Amino acid sequence: MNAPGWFEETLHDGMKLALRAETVLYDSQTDYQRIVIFENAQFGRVLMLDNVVQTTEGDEFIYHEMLTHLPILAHGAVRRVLIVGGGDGGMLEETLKHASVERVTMVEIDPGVIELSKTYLPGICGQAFDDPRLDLVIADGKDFVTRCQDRFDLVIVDSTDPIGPGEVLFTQAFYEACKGCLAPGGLLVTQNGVPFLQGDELAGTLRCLRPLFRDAGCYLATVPTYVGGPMAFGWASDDTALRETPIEVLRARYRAAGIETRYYTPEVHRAAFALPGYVARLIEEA
Ligand code: AG3
Repeated sequence: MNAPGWFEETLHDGMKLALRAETVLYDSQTDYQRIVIFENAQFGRVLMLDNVVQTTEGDEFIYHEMLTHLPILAHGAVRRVLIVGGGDGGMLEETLKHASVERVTMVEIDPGVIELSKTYLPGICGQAFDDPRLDLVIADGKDFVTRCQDRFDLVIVDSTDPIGPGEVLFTQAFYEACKGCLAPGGLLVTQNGVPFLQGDELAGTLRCLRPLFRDAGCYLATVPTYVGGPMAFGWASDDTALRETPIEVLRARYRAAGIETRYYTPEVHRAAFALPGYVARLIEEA
């Protein structure tokens, strides 16, 4: 199936990404999915789930910073965060860099991803799983949000694409339940694929979010191993001012947070909401 030494991503019909493994650290099937972790010359360690690249040591900072610092600094008073998915711990690690965050609940369906990430991907999760502010729940994300009585300032959906265990995390019922978990003025951000190749993934999410929130849209960032152009992140809140948080306010909050970032800057934050015509049209027509 795979050429010797190469792992091929099976995500798009007429195009594929191939990464060469210097060393395969792990390759096995859990109850939920195939997990592969290998070392690549350009990207360092790579995590694939069901033959789709999830994250790499080399470029994880872009994705994880943009789904944590951007919403946290836009909001300005995030104390409680819910991460749905995110078993590799990269999202958790970035979130916990904010001293103002008091509690992070993370709901991951596959304990295998967490254990293997702790063992093989400390470059991504660091010591985040040992942080006393973490409340780790092994459960189906949709069941959890449906039953959850807690309220969060920020919900981050760090899912796979809508194939396999991640599929329910793209449904109307799931987004509705996420809304129910938000504190007043709360914010929901989601992983929504690369719109040039996966326009339906973004359009489908927007169709669900629009009737639920006063403000629903997306912002963008380019992540090299999510090939095909910029990736879209869903953005939904009843507070329409959050996407307009002024640059001076972002700069002040960023300085006050005292965090170091490699991709996120207040300028990139504001620019991420500028949508090329094909993406703007996609969401208008959704
Ligand atoms: N999950 C998002 C992977 C999306 C891949 N999609 C794509 N290449 N179009 C990442 C999990 C990292 N914590």
